[in-house]
Amino acid sequence: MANSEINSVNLIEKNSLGIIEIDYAPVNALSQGVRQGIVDGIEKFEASGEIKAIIIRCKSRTFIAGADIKEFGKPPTEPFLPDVVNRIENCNTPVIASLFGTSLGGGFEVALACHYRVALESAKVGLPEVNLGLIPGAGGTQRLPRVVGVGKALEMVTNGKHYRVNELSSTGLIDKLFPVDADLDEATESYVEELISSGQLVVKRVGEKSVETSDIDWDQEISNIKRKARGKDAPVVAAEVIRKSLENSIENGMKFEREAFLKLRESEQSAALRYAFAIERAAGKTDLTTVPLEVNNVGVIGAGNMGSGIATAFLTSGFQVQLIEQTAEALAAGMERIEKNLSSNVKRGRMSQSQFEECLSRVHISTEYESLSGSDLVIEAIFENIDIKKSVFSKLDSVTREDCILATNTSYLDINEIASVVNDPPRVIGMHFFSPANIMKLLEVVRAEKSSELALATAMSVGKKLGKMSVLVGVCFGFAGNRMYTRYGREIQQMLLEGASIEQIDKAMTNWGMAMGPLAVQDLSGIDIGHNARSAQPFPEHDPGYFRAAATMVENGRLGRKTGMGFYRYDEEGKKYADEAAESLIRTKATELGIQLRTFEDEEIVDRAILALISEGLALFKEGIVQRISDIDVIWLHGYGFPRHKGGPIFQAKQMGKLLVEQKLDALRDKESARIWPQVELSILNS
Ligand code: 3H9
Repeated sequence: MANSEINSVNLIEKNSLGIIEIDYAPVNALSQGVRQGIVDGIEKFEASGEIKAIIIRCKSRTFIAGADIKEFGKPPTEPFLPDVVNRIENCNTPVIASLFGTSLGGGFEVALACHYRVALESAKVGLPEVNLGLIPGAGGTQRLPRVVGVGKALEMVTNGKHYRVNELSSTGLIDKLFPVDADLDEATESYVEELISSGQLVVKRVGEKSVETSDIDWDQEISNIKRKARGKDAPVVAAEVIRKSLENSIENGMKFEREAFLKLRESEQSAALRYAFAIERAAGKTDLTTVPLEVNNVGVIGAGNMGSGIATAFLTSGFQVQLIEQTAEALAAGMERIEKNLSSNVKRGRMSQSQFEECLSRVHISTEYESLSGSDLVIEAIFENIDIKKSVFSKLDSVTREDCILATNTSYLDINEIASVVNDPPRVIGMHFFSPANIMKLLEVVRAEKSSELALATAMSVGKKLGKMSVLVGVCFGFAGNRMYTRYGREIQQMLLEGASIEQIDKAMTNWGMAMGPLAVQDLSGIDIGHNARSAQPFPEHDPGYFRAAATMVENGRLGRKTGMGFYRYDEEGKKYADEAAESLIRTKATELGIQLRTFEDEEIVDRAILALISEGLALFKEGIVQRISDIDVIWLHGYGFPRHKGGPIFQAKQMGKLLVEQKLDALRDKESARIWPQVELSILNS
């Protein structure tokens, strides 16, 4: 047995088999050592007169999950992956890839270069490079069309999704599938030995196959991909490179692919998307060391939109749910919402009819708080009123087990005050879901003054089970996300008063990449919701225009979509129209406040909105509301439709650089005031 330099690849000789066994936890990424180990194995086994077949397999939890992302920021080192995959394909001894877990990116490219692929039925494959702002860089755009056909390859490379191998079995991608519970190493070895003994094992190179000509309308296809990519370059580049594979040899195709890959690797979009990948994984790592409690039974109080969304999220993740409402009618309405949420999963093919029914069988309804006596965790999701919430928590204190964790889903209210009514405040925390709670990925787990490590660690672990992106935050008005959202909203509202139009603001922000315009979002969620939350706070006298445009809408019954008009007007089908009446109400308010009207460039709108986020994000970090500065970006990527390929507000600040951010903030401070644009600590931007 021989080992490569860092022991990440074992070379094993077993009878007439040469086994290249990659052992590089956690995901067997193709680091320099792994690439070198593969090449060493191919060279060694090909040269041996005894070896009749070479198997590439992996230890730990998965076949290779891709190039080593940690190496991307550094100069590339030999052997380069395209050369490694070519060496595998050109090997004169048959090479077999043995797949399980997720064979992704460069890992799938290694498999495609092998002469045979065998897999567990549960294995998944994919080329997710577009999610990192890249395209496959080691032959994926050239070999995949030759195996699964151009149409399927185009779909897989541009959407970056993972596919179960048994979904692709008709394409000939996999030579032999083994049952999920098979011993893969043993099964692969005996399959290969059988092929050897029957004389059927041959070298068959994907690169030598021609690409099936197809009747794809490329212009149409690329324009659809561009629309779906919403500003991301990689999917469009990937499609163009695949298109070239139709007209070129694999050698030329790989050259185009490599050039495009290297160019994208240097792009700001790829830097942002790779950053997003890293910060999402960092967010789950907290200072909590306690082992979480096991949670099976979850109580949800309130069956409105939020409560039913939360209940749906728990049901789809396998929990038992006890839903509480005040009346049987409210419970029935809640159940209707839950059924609607679940059936939309069935419609989209995410859930079978029997899974739908099984999910529904786990929800239990009651108007009696006593039915929460067996709950491990209770989440209160009633409307935002501190007195009513306090009375709910008092009741919970008496009916729940002592070790039951009590969470409030409040968006703004003081959790310390809520916890004060409970005998054992350490068991009270915030679990702030985002609407619709069964869809939005973000979960703020809120640490109140007395919250126990156990309660917080349990909420973080529950968040993971729900498939949420959980971020630990501290208590302040609006916690991290909504406090920044308020600051962002203030800036948008001020620009309305200064003369930017509703449509101009929304277009400027969506053209920049935000999922929705900020004013269309307010119409969707209801302008009165934020208005009521703000009204519970003292009016900031130093900021006379503070949310005055929104207040004017509410005073005029324009609450948003639900009243058919808000910042926009809506027809019966819900189609949105610009509305002069809304603009004129804002103009009147601006005149009353003595604000001079002026024109805006889109660039100024975006700049001010993003600087407001940066400024508030930095303040939150300084105050210790978030653990690490990158958590701000995780929150904005997952809770507020911030474009992922722009990394988040803090990533944007880092791209601008400390000096430029400082200059821009100084200019805004001079124009408005230091109360609105307070001094912030910028040194963190250098880290
Ligand atoms: C590529 O291949 C380019 C080529 O075409 C061309 C090159 C020339 N590298 O997500 P998890 C780490 S581009 C390094 O929590 P899960 C991750 O950071 C690449 N490290 O687990 C984490 O570390 P830590 C194409 C990686 O079970 C740990 O593994 N491939 C890589 O929920 C566990 O990760 C991809 O884009 C990597 N490639 O999910 C695949 N991948 O514990 C990206 C993961 O220190 N990866 N790590 O925080 C994934 O999608 C998921 O990680 C995976 C596992 C599904 C594999």
